[in-house]
Amino acid sequence: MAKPTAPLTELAREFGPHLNEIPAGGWHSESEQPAERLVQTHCCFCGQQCGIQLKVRDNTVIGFEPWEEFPFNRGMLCPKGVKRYLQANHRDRLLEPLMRSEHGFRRASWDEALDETARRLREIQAKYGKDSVAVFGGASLITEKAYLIGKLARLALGTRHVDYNGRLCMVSAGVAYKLVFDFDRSPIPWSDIAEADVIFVAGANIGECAPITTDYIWRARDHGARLIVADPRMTPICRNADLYLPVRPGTDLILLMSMLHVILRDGLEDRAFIAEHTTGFDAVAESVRAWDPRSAAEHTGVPPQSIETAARWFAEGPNSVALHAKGIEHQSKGVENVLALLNIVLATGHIGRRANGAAMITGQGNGQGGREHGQKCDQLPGARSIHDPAAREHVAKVWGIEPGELPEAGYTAQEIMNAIHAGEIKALFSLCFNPLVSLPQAEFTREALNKLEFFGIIDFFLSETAQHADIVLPGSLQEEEEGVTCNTEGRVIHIRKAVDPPAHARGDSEILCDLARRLGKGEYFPYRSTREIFDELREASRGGIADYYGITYERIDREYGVCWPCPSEDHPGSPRLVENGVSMFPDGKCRFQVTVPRESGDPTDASYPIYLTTGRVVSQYLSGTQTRRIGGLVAIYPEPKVEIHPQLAAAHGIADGDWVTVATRRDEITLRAMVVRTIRPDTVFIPYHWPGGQSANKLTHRTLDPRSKIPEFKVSACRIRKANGPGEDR
Ligand SMILES: Nc1nc2c(c(=O)[nH]1)N[C@H]1C(S)=C(S)[C@@H](COP(=O)(O)OP(=O)(O)OC[C@H]3O[C@@H](n4cnc5c(=O)[nH]c(N)nc54)[C@H](O)[C@@H]3O)O[C@H]1N2
Ligand SMILES: Nc1nc2c(c(=O)[nH]1)N[C@H]1C(S)=C(S)[C@@H](COP(=O)(O)OP(=O)(O)OC[C@H]3O[C@@H](n4cnc5c(=O)[nH]c(N)nc54)[C@H](O)[C@@H]3O)O[C@H]1N2
Ligand code: SF4
Ligand SMILES: [Mo]
Repeated sequence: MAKPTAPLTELAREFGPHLNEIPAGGWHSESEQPAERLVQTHCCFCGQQCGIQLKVRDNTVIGFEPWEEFPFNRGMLCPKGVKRYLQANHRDRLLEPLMRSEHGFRRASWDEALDETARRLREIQAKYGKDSVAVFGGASLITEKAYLIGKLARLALGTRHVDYNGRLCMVSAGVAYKLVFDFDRSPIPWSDIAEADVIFVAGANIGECAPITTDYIWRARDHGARLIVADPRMTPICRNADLYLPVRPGTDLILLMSMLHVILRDGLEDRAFIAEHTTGFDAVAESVRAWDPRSAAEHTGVPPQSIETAARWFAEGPNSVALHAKGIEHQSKGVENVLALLNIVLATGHIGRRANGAAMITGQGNGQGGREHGQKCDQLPGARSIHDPAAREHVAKVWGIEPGELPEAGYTAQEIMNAIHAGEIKALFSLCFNPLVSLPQAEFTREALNKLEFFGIIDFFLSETAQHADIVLPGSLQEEEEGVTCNTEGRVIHIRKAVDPPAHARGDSEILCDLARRLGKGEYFPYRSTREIFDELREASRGGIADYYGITYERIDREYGVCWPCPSEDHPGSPRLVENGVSMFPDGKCRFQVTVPRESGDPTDASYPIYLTTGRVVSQYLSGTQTRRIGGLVAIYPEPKVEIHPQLAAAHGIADGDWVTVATRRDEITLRAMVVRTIRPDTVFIPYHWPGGQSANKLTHRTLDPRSKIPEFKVSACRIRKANGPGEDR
């Protein structure tokens, strides 16, 4: 039952992606038309959330200036931060609601588009039940919007199925930290990285994906700190590493368990810390006994001597910090990988004091704040569990409903897509998510989207996913509404409004409230500003784990951000958690957790003998909806290439720049080869920021980590062959 989708060529002509960002009135030099004001705010892209000053003139962002006083990045920015302002007046901006007609999209008024959205959602719920509608949110949104999405889904629609794109991102780390410390946040301020003596980076391309964190590592290097990096690819940060661990994709758990084996074998553990601050040590010690470095080397490809050295350096510190990101988290054992790393940190006592600890590097701009206040399927505001009767009672009271009216937990993001494909979920309302490019097995996602009886979406560009929608509502860029985000350190910061949305586009939060009104629940969404939403959120989070009650916009401005938990306005905030080894569990202990190695969900065999891993490049961001429209960024890395080692390339007669077809058990795509010595000879890498025939996610698989439900983006089995040119679907 495929829908009549307008021919892509026609949509592209109108909605891009175009590289021509020149605003309607043309560019003017600053001397001709100087900025009227500077707005101190933050970058809309990654979780570093760099401070930046936007230059504004005539309700348009026309440029930027560094914001040197903001302590996290001290004026520094990466290429994306420097170019982000070019989205503001981009010719592809959606300026009016669009409704599907027989011939593609037609323009519609807000009244028509919103009435029809509300009517269709109600009709489908009346026919198939409340849970036949699902809602998707996103972690690029300011926290006020993330909060509204959870409230809209549960209260205005009454569905239990609400989840968000952070399900593809931070959830493995989140589940692991909850199990060990009972909170889901990096426990250290980034200044601890700069003071450490040993830094262990596990599966993070810091140079390209957390560029400002590089500066903290350099500062540590200035006082002689050692750097250890575990990655199947030598990314830019490896150039300065003292020890590089070329781990085979998907085998980190064995590597980490073997490091703990060495630490315990050689008596390098911190007995006093273990005794005083932890539980569960003996079982973990027993579980790593089998993983001596020799057996581990066979599985991981990391030389035994390197495992020994890494373990010794990290244990001996004297001050050690472990940093990790998607390389270990995007696996069907993503949670175990993080647990195994935290087991090392606990066993060596490197946490709870300056210059020591572990940190997850947050991905999306609001990857932290966006997962604290209720757009996750099992969570209520304040990072509370939806299963907890006291939490339900608290939130129901703030919302003015009975706890029984709150739905129970629903499906996670990929499970929602699976249920759409299976015909169980019939309608989807989505913002800030581009699943057609970002979920695994893209063809499956496309089939699912085409089965929807109704699909409504809010975006500011016509994303690949939006092309499958029935109604597209033109929303707002980050700088078009005021609010907060929470950066990778747990620091809640202020996003100032710089301009109004252009033409007929509207603020996302206004659109959500308007929709709630048309669903008959307006009385619960009476806000006149995002500030009023924030004030309600403070109440709703009060007493929870992520307690924002003591945080106000004004305080953030005075203090350059406030770290949660912050239970009252005179509370200083909490930059370092697990201080003195005390977790958030009632007994204050940190919990060792046993881990068990197992096979990837898509194992290599004789037909698919090569590992495929996927990730990012510095100049593109996520599904690319935004950065594929900025000419200066596209020029840096115009199209996805297959990174391949010279040995593997030679074995297949492939030279640098040749076309190569990469095939997995799902699908195949053809891209140009980039022959590099910086990758393992049994592995190829493809960045995932592109759609259609260039989409790495055509190849990936839908295996999920059983606890976090994150897809295994980092490990697939593939084969390769030399090709003559790209396929038809480019
Ligand atoms: N330029 C840029 N920066 C970004 C983003 C972006 O799209 N572009 N996105 C932001 C977001 S949302 C996120 S989540 C972060 C992601 O930041 P990172 O996690 O640092 O980036 P990735 O490229 O996904 O993967 C990290 C590294 O994992 C390695 N890797 C692959 N397989 C394995 C494995 O099995 N084990 C180990 N140990 N390593 C492996 C890859 O080679 C890669 O170098 O970046 C954020 N910053
Ligand atoms: N193969 C592979 N796949 C991956 C990954 C990988 O490493 N490999 N990484 C995964 C990770 S870590 C992540 S985080 C996901 C990200 O995947 P997505 O979340 O799907 O990617 P985005 O590009 O952020 O899509 C967000 C959409 O929301 C829009 N948007 C952005 N900001 C706003 C806003 O403020 N308001 C509104 N209304 N819309 C907004 C953008 O225009 C875009 O269309 O991809 C995942 N997919
Ligand atoms: S490091 Fe991240 S937050 Fe900072 S400028 Fe680059 S993309 Fe923006
Ligand atoms: Mo992410």
